[in-house]
Amino acid sequence: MTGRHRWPVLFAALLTLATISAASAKTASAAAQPSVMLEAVTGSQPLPNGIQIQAGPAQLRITALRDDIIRVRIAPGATLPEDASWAVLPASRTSSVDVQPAQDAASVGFRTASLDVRVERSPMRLVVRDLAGNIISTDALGRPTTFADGGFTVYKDMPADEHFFGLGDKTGTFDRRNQAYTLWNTDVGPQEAVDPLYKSIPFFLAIGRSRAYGIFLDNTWRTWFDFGKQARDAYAFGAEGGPLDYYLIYGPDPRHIVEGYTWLTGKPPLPPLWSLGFQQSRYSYSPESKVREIADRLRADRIPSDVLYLDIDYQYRNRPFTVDPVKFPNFPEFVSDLHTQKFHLVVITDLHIAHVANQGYMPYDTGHAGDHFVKNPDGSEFVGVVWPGPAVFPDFTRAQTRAWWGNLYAQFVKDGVDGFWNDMNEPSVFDQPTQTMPLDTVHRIDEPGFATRTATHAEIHNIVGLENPRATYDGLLKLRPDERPFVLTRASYAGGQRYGFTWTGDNSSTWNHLRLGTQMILNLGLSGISFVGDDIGGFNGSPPPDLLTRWIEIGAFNPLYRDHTTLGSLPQEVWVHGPQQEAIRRRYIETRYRLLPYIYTLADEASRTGLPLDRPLFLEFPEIFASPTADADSIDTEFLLGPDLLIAPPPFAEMLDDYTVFYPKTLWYDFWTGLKVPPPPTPPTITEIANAAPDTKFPEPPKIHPVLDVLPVYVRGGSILPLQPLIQSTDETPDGPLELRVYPGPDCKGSFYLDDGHTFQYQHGDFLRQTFTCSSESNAVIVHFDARKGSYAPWWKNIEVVIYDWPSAGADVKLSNASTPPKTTYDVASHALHILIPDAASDTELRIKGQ
Ligand code: MIG
Repeated sequence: MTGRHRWPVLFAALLTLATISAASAKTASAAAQPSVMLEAVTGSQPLPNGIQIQAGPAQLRITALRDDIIRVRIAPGATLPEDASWAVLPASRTSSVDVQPAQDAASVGFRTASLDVRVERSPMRLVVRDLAGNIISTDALGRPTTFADGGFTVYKDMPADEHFFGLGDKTGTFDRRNQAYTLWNTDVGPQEAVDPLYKSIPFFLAIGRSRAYGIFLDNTWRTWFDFGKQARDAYAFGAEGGPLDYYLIYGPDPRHIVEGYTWLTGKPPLPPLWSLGFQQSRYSYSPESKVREIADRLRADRIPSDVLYLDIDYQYRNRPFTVDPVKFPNFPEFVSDLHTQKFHLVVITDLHIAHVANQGYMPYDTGHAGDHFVKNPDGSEFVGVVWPGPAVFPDFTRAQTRAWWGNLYAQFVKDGVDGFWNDMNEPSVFDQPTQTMPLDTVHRIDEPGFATRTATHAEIHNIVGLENPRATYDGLLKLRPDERPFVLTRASYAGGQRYGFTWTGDNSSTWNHLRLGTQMILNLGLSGISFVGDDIGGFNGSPPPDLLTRWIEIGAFNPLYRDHTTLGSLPQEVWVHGPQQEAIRRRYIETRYRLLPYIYTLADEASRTGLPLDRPLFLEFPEIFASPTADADSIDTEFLLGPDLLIAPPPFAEMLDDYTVFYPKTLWYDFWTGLKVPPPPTPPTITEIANAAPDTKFPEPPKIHPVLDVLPVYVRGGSILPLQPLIQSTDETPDGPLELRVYPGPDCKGSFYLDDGHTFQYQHGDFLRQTFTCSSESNAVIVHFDARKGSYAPWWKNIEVVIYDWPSAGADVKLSNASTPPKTTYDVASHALHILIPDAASDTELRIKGQ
């Protein structure tokens, strides 16, 4: 117990609303400028890494950061705006490659080792080609880049076969084509077909039949993207203010674009292993006895689980960084009891600091003394009403304010709280007509790499949700240097992946929201944010039994696996609809825990490559778009977890109709039965149909009959999946062998990554990484274990290798460096040969021959 947890009772006086600053919402963009259109090149100078171009009064600078990434900066006047970014890593932003100037009568530009970049002189337009001369991207003819009213618009050609993805977790359709979006972080309720939403990630992928690229518009102001809503053959993007500064990232492989984008904006940190376990939350578990009841029940019912949440009601009068002394009378002991039960605790810490002066509320007093709050134009603190009543808002664009904020976590860290949740950081302000701060509210930028200056809310709004979790993440690192922080944020901007997790906000307990969740998670992943999830069961309302069950099934394959619901809804825990439903749900949560070695290996991959865990099919099978009839919308409910698992729920999860799974063209196995999926028949061509006799029956692809207790999941032939024995919490050490499931097929391989799951020792070599390959000969399968890397000691002594598609019990098994053949058993139902071998740390070969 500390003084922090008790407050003098003087609070009542403060419930009067604070004076609200003049809410005149005049646009804070630059003073009226004449419109400027970039119609013709009037001058140009080559640069070592690009070109500088004049177009009348306007300046254009195009530079190559890499051979496949160019940056385009355009200003309506003589000088380019400040060269600084909240999103792009300094090392990437200052990277450059030498280019070869290239010009002719019609154009000026340059070549890199992979791109030909030209600006046609008149009419002026930027055309980017590959070195074979194929157009990748071009400004739309007859629609010059335009500056007007402090903002700008850029138009690009939009061929008929182009699909658009990204922009974070927008709702609507999975493919962004024919839709228009606004990026302005907004706290908004039931989100179906609502825009803007909580996050602003001005990055998208454009994928056509034979070309693909990404564009990242690094502009923090209110921006918009129109993918053919207004024009039939052009898409457009723009902002109401701020710099015209964008990056074009060449593919053509979509994976390469996502890797390029996260090369610019950062890779996600490796999260603590426990954050990939099952998480139980609600608004709100309170008092303490309620949380203990949930914890006990999870353990009693043997629901594997790792995390419990405290939502706003654990606080004293909703004041961030307090604990209600009546509801949680002995907080440190409570936290330590949860730890004893192998739970981790995440508590909410919103950014709105209660405006209570001199009452012993440390966050306000120290924040005020340090001048850490955002201001009104007249210099007074901006006060807005949120959960605590009148509140002030930290000025997160100041490094010293972030350091102060980070330190607010000291007591919670001391108390043993494991992770933190930053909600409401759009920022949400209840008593403003716009539900956020007035645009003329004054922020200060005091930040390495930036000119020290003030900035209006119009400029800073969209990055509050970036700099708030950054402050939290960095603060935790400082307080607990050898513990990986867990931070969950609702709002975000490009680069938000650097600070951990996000979720899709307040969804509803409806079947359509379950469906939307997949699209939102996939588009977040394509937008660089790997560690994401939706509220399992839905936030608003209460799910009927089957809906909650399906959601728990699908959620088992999402990175963030958190059951959460709103104030006043019915209980939404795994057991609420009786033992039958609970048994199904438990089985999926158990599957999640069995798959953790695979999932953690993907988390490690994400932290190195930026590739998301949940992937749309085209990320692994880009040839899907090569087909002239590619229809991304028909495959927006199926997804891949990593390269190897295909999750295929019914297209509408509530429907009773049989349905056809779309299998990307390769070999697939059923994850549950282990059996090979027969290749679907080749569909007849249009000519075959046209020429066939009237009642010809063409072979039809098999259909799946949806049943509640089976979520169809498939494994790619040619993969090796690591699984572990069941545990109830990641704090338990698995007992038994590591299981390696070998699904023979083309280019057969797999890997695992392992470390202590929570410290940074892996950065000093204390990890374990191993890759495997397998190959098939007529009558044999050979599994090869490459030598391990890293010094971390595994938890297993033996490995159980499971060879699928093995015809009979007959097998001659030979393990290199072993004199006696390993023991085998055969499972007839799954056609699987199980082989128990001692741990294979070094270069080892396992040879299995049929008899
Ligand atoms: O206005 O903290 O999206 O997950 O439970 C509601 C209470 C504020 C919104 C979050 C939700 C959370 C809730 N918060």
